Amino acid sequence: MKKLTLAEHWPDFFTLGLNEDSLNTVYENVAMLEKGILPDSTPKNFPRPTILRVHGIPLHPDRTLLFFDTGGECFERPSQLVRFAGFVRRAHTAMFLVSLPDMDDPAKEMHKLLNTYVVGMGELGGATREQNLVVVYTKADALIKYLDGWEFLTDYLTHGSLEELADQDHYVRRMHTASERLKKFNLCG
Ligand SMILES: Nc1nc2c(ncn2[C@@H]2O[C@H](COP(=O)(O)OP(=O)(O)OP(=O)(O)O)[C@@H](O)[C@H]2O)c(=O)[nH]1
Ligand SMILES: [Mg+2]
Repeated sequence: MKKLTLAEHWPDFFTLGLNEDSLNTVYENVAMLEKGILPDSTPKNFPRPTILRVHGIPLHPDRTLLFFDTGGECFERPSQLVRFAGFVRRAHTAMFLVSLPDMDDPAKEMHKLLNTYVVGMGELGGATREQNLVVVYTKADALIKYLDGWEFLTDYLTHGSLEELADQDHYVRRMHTASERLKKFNLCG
């Protein structure tokens, strides 16, 4: 969101951090990422959100985004989720960031994550039925070698860029196709 070059493609685009924490996160992390340095592993705590006002994304209304980033281990047990990640209760969409190359048994581990989430949400009094679930396969560079025979996905990974965002219709259609292919994808080919 702080990639200022986005405004080359979306002329009305800008973002505003809405509190001091947000400014620190946004500017420090962007500077680090641009040098190729990743942030440290996130501690397990109930985080203060990074709050960002986003204006001028084509086809979307202006909106305020709240980012709560807590440690991944908070999603290993429902009691931890309730304690450190109660913010998920009111989310419209849950995104699971899943690193397939790091998993011994992806189907089992993904099922466990989903089951942990469902139980945690139940404890929080939330309604999973009213949420969307997006599963994101991270570390795509490490997945490339499993993608023989999945040309669309290889192409999608190697040609993804900010320029693609200039044409929102095309971008969304391509995301949709990639998403449909990913539903069928499994590591064993
Ligand atoms: N191969 C590869 N490794 C990555 C990529 N992004 C992050 N990593 C590595 O994955 C590990 C975890 O990355 P983080 O960004 O800390 O992930 P996280 O989900 O925030 O993890 P926690 O904060 O510990 O819950 C680090 O060792 C990173 O170097 C990527 O795109 N490709
Ligand atoms: Mg983290």
